[in-house]
Parts: sequence; C-alpha cells; structure tokens
Amino acid sequence: MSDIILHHYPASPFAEKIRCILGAKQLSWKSVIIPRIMPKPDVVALTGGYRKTPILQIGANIICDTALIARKLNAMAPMPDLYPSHAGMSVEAIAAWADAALFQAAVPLAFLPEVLAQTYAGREAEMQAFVADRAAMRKGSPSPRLPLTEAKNNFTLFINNLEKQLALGSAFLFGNSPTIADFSVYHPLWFIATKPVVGEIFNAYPNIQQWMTNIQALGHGHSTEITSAEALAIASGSKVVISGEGSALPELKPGDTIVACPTDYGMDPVQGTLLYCNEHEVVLARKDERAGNVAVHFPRANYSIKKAES
Ligand SMILES: N[C@@H](CCC(=O)N[C@@H](CS)C(=O)NCC(=O)O)C(=O)O
Repeated sequence: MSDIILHHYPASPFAEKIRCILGAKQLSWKSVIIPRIMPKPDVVALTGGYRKTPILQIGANIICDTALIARKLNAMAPMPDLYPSHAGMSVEAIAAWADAALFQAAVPLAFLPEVLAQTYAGREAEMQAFVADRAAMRKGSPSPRLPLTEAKNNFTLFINNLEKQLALGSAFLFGNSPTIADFSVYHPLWFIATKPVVGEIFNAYPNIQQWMTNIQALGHGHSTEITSAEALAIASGSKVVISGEGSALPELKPGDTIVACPTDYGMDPVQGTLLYCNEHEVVLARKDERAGNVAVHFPRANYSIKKAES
C-alpha cells in the first residue's frame, strides 16, 4: 500500500480532525505543509482546482473533503471503528451537523477582530491577506458567515448541552471508543480553544475539557515531513488505484467529461473524466503536467456533479 500523505497546515481545524483520526488509528503518515491562502499551485496541481484544507494523497489518488478522507482511513485501518453499527445513523448525523452548523457557529468567534489582532500581532499585512482570501472564498456562497450574536448563541447552546451529556461519564460521545462524531465535534471546539480571548470560554466547562483531553491523548500518529514537490513526484510516479465501477447517476457514465464542485463555499469546479460514482463518492481522472495521471475523489454530500459544457 502507498504511503498516506496529508496536505494541511497546523492551524486548520478540519486538518486537526484528520490528524486526530490518524492518532486514534495509530497510523504513520507523511506531512506536507501547504499555504493557508491562495495561491496554492501544488495543491491545485493535484486536485484540479479544489483548494480547501486538508487533502489526502495515496499515491496518485487524491481524496478531497474530510467526510470522505475519514471514510477512507476507516477502510484502511478499521479500528477503532469510526462508524460502529450500533450508532451508525447517530454518529454520521452528528458529524454532518458539526462539520457544517457547529463549524459555521465557531468561525465568527475565531475571527473576531480582537482575536485576529492577537493571533497576527506584528503581521498586519498577513492578516489582511487572510481576511481578503476568506472573503473571496465565500463570495457567491449560499452559506454566508453567521452574524456574531447568532453564532455566539448557537455555540453556547451547544456546549451547554454537550457539558451536560458528558457529565454522564463516558470517555467519548458514544461510549469508550471514539467515533466520527467525536472528531467532527472536536475540531470546531479546538478551533476556539486554541484562540486567544475566546478560548477562555471553556474554563467553565470541566467535562468538555476532560473530553478534549481524551481526544488529545490519542495523539496524531507518527508523521514525517516531506515537501510538496516530493508529493507531486510521488503522484506522478504512482498508478491510479480504482476500487469502484459504474455510475450511480443515470445521466452520466464512466468516460464522460464531468465537473464536480462544492455546493457550500470555496466553490471551485474540478473537471475530469468520470471513473466511477457510487452513493459515497464520485471519482474523476485528470492529467496534470506535474502530478501526472491522478484520480480525484469527492464525497457525494455537499458536491454537485454535472456533465461539462462542450
Ligand atoms: N467540507 C470540507 C471543509 C474544509 C474547510 O473548510 N477547510 C478550511 C480550513 S479548516 C479551508 O479550506 N479553508 C480555506 C483554505 O484552507 O484554503 C472538509 O470537510 O474537508
């Protein structure tokens, strides 16, 4: 099996979700640190346009979006099972909600002017470039940033409920083994807990602090850093591995030129040839000058798929 390569940067909450899963599964992986803002030429060479963080590379297979990355890692290393059948519906529903609604409630708090000012103290030009990049990423998005009062209220309501539930005493949300729900709820909370000013909110939540400590104790697995040029060379020197076939979409068949695109924000389209599409993922083939022949995987949820206009 090819190495697991994670393209990420330290401050990314969605990347932290995956680093913690790599820890829970005690995996060894290669780490490529990518830019926080555009341009990201080496990321785009692999994905064909998708710019979000993180992405997972396995040889010439490029997996986009943590919903699908988590599923792939669970298939590669099944224990602990992130989708245990006794709570299958619940853990997936909570994970989907946390990755969207809970994360969206955390963003306005994490990017409060006083938080940004402390985070970027002495690096004002960098802060302005970051703010401009994120505004451009959300342009035309159907989910604009929540007003602060609403975000604060949603976030506080949720952590109040979580604190009460964790008082019952299990190490993780669904018992003594972590599931996808733990990692998806954890990353928006970690996003806030690691920020100046707003991070103090958790002082009043001892059960949440203990639960976060339990997740941190899982670690991040074992990583060694490589450059993005090395990752591109690995892609171009590897063969695409195909593990599905056919198309679950009646209007599209393998071989068609298609476009996949996130439907929430950062809606950068990726064009390629449909390899296969099932209920979990759509996979397209593309060729890049530097990355060579790659297969780019997207989850079905939160992505549109259509035939490319000729
Ligand atoms: N649905 C995506 C969301 C990923 C996401 O929004 N990541 C943030 C960073 S935590 C991002 O991409 N920000 C812009 C960037 O890094 O360029 C996933 O689950 O992977």
